[in-house]
Amino acid sequence: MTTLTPVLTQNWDQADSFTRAGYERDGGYKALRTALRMEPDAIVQTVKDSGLRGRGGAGFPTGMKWGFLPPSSPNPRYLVVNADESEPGTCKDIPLMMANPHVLVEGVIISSYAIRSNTAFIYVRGEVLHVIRRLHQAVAEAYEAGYLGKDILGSGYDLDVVVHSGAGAYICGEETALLDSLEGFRGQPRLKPPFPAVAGLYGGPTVINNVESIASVPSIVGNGADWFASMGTEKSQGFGIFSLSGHVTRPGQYEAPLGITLRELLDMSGGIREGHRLKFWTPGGSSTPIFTEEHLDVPLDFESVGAAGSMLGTRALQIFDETTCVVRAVLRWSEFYAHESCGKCTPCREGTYWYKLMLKRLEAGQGTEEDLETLLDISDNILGRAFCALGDGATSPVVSSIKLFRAEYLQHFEQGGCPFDPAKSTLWG
Ligand code: L3W
Repeated sequence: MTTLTPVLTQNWDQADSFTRAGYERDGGYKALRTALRMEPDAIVQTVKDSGLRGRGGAGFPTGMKWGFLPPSSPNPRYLVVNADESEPGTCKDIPLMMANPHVLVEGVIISSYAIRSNTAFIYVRGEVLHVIRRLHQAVAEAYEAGYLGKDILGSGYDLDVVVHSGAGAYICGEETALLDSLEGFRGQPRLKPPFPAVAGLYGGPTVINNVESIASVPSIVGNGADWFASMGTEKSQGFGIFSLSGHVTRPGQYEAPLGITLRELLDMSGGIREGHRLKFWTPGGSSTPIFTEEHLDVPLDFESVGAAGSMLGTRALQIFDETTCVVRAVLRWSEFYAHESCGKCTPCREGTYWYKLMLKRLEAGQGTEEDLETLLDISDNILGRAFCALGDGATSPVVSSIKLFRAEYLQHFEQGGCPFDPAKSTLWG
């Protein structure tokens, strides 16, 4: 039986968890002192050895990404934290930054030192003013304590951190669109390669990592790579925050080793709401193909979820019971993608627009069976042909729901309307 491993979430129940004093009482900023006594390359090696993989969705090895920075360059190098959390269902970075902003700040300092950067940015989603204020406060407290600024703790190392607010566009969570936005341009993805590690912010070598990835660094440096690697599975090491939402008795953040199953997480969270049963769920946000009851025992690690036909993504487990119309849920997500498509490439801009129109018609019972083939055809024209991952992500709920719930789509036009009673579902009226 897997148990929870509260590390990033360990102090969330304390009233002053977000203050420097509260964080330091639990051993905060000790790892920074350890790190500053290490050679930067030794920290990169520790992160590589820990097996930490990006927690923002793609699961790319963090230490390897740091290792891609060229040894020298005419431009300054930067660390950028992607705090633009906006994927439907994804809700881990925002509570983490609210409850424990200093673990992120400490992670930023250690990571910047490791990659020899003297300027770091935290790019935060624009709508979350409360998070932006909290981060400003945490950064100011870190400056006051001598953890930021010139000659940090007498080490000779200098670092400035800028908290930058985005303007509320999902596309700005795509790393190169984020860089454009940070530079003051409209956020649209750039062609890769070059990857940001080679030519990123203002053309300088840039490491971009998710909030949770950077927040994991202090515990890795403090406890050692082996400690982290001893948790999780062989290829998906360590722990992560699993966000349970929707029709579950106790929704929230559950920090556990990678490889835990939804069945185990449901046991910990009181199960599906009383009197109901699981119908479908997303393993990692709306951009990952949906799962059903059949997948309750799939270990939630990168490899197993991939082998079962989806992606671990951001571990945003959105749970839907039998009162939910799958067509309606997919329509909701598709409306989101159509609204958030940046418009740069035709497959995504046009494809998500047609998704929205066709799903609206299907949900209202006015479609035909042929429309399902058209939806799959549109999906073929987006997948692998869009400029960035937004387009690919938009196809996931459409394709997987038609595969798993074709009969429910058919029921809509056979009955000339939605067979579900929206009043019986708590998700929408
Ligand atoms: C240097 C190479 N760097 C890859 C770096 C690359 C990036 C990282 C991963 O999409 C996914 C997406 C969402 N030299 C490199 C290299 N890199 N090869 O590695 O890159 P990539 O392209 O695999 O993924 P990505 O573009 O970062 C992220 C999925 O995550 N997702 C996430 C949603 C959540 C949000 C949110 O709320 N903020 O976006 C959910 O499933 O669909 O597939 O750093 O530069 N040779």
